[in-house]
Amino acid sequence: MITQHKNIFTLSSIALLLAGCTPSTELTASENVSDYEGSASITQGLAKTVEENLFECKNGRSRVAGIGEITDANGKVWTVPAKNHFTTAPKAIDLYEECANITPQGIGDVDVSSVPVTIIDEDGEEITGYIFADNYFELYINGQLIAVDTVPFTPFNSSIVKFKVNKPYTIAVKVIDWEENLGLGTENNRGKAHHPGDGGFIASFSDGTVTGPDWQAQTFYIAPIYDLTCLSEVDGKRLSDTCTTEGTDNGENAYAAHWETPSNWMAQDFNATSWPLATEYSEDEIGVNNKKSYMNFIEKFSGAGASFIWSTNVVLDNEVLLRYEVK
Ligand SMILES: [Ca+2]
Ligand SMILES: [Ca+2]
Ligand SMILES: [Ca+2]
Repeated sequence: MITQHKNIFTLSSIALLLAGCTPSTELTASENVSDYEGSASITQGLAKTVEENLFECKNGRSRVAGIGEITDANGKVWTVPAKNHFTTAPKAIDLYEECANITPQGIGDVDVSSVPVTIIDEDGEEITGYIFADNYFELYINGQLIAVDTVPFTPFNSSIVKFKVNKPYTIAVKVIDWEENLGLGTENNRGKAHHPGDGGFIASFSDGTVTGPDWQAQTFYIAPIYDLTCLSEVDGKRLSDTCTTEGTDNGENAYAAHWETPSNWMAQDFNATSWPLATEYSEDEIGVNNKKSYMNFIEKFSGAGASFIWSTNVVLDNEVLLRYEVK
């Protein structure tokens, strides 16, 4: 059956070549990868699971949040969905977290005064931050890791942080749109075995700083990709706008594009001038209307003037680094 199929393809290719056309379909995997000329490293297929699950929900249900490793054609090993500090870093305080039975109706029910303050500058301004990420964040201020999300995948939660710092200061955030099928960028959802999940990040800070289109956002992991010709790079943007975001039941051979994150990307003096500006997304696009972890504190999110941001593709970009300089 396969041989017959290949013969048909070859014959139709020859026919197309004779007709002066180039066959546009049915490229095999190897032909596709060798044709790719972008700056990413490409992997294909499912990663090897190296951590089964980072998080057990004590009260309710959560998606399995695993960690995987996958090797590219040059032998380089990539961690998916992304390297992170979930097991070692200080955790953010939960605003809302169902697994821990923390379910206040609003900010008035939260003991904000008990949230610990991370000192960056002894004589700095004390700043409170309110954060919602789909699915996971790690927050740095002036290169110092302040706190990480308590729930890597689901259920959706929200967080509060406090730190003391002098202006100007730099906010740097790693955000991860987690995945069930490690290396493939997909989850079982909406009736498909391989549904590409989406991301989204919103935050406001008590000094008036809010997420918006003046932040910078760069992606370092794009998946799933079923046709590498849909990837392009323009002015520092790693674009996937012509790649499909449809779900499928046959996503096992999907490609993924990886870029190495700079070791000092979170530092205050890191040169991020090549990074694109963030793309804004509406609450409807992110789909937060049914999420109490967001809606119960909406006055601290869109109500405070913040908007959802991500890199250019909120569905396919799964590891995104954000930066913002508070003047
Ligand atoms: Ca989370
Ligand atoms: Ca995704
Ligand atoms: Ca997600």
